[in-house]
Amino acid sequence: MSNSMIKSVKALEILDSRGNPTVRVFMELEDETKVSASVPSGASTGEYEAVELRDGNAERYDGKGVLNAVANVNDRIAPLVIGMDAREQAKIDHAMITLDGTENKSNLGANAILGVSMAAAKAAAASSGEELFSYLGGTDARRIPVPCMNILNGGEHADNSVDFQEFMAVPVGAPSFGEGLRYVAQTFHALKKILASRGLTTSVGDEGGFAPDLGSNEEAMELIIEAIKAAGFEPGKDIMIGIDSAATSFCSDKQGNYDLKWSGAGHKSSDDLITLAKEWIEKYPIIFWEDPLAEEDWEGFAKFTAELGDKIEVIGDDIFVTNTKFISRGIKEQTANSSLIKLNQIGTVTETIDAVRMCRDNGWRYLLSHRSGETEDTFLADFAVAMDGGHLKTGSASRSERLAKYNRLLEIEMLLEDEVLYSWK
Ligand code: 2PG
Ligand code: MG
Repeated sequence: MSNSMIKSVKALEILDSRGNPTVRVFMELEDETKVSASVPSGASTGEYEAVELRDGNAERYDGKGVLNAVANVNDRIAPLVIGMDAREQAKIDHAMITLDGTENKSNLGANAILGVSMAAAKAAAASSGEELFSYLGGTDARRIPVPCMNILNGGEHADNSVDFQEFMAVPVGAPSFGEGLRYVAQTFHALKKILASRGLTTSVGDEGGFAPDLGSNEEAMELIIEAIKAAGFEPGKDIMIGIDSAATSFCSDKQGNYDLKWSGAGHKSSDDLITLAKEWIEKYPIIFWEDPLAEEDWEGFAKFTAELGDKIEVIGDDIFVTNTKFISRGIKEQTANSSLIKLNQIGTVTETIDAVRMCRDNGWRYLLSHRSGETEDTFLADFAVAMDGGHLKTGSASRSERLAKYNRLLEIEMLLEDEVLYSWK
């Protein structure tokens, strides 16, 4: 009998960073290793994401309870995986996929399945006495990703007048992860002072970035440039800017029409948004642009990439949903040149690694990402180092569920000592 054989699996309904229910899975192995893993939850979700099973009982948490997903772990998945070796990640994940039997994990729930999948990885690592990042990534896992810190929030993640969801400070010029984190955290603090001095609100959005009401989306760019300088850094050299428009959230139809509803700027076509991006890329040090167009706008996306893909990283999130079916179409049609990677969009560790592999094999980049609803679980930090993508986004320098990941990366940096790497590419 292997020591890393799964002995028990049990799930619990907990609350995420927005106070909404999510799943935590506890796993114990025969060798008495005990771990838990908690599942994140998005707000600006792609239509084809794996299904997050919610109870729909309006009397509990506005229908958002996850007691059915918890029961699926306890009653259906546990009997399946108990007795399996936690080290056999792919076998465990594929067994759960088969048991679920649907294309989008709507039977057991991707939240139930992912909780067990992450717990298996953590348990196997702990059982072998390895750090999670080196268990998952091997001896090659030495590079700490550049922290793309979301310092200004809009769209679905805030109640303000900014349409684009995330404006990120990206410390490409820093000599190390720790220094990079300092660069962008200081920029966050500088931005707070600038906002306060103008009488703008310094309250934060779901991912911890500031969420002021601004006169236009472009004002966000100006403020960030100012903050980078005020913090003592050079825009374009020390710190670049990354944007996630999350354009699906302001797409008004499936024909490439958009409504910049939060700012009141009104109707825009795909071409208008491409023109705006071109102007911004001329004017500002932008390094990547995620979801500049909506998940249904494959044509607009490809046009955006044809025009701007040689200048910046063009990342698809809602359009690819970490699913090799959509990423392979994107590669064929040159829809983008990078994919966002979120574990819970696809629902197992194994399939997430498959998505990363597909990007890598085809010369694409991939950006590891948190969700807007998070927990104190730091799985993502280790996973990002293991996947060696060179960058990750996990929110701002406020809200502990975000800092937990950055702090874990600081720990990994310490653990790797002189062998640690830090580079955008
Ligand atoms: C995104 C994510 C994370 P959400 O759009 O990239 O920042 O947001 O989790 O709400 O989908
Ligand atoms: Mg996104």
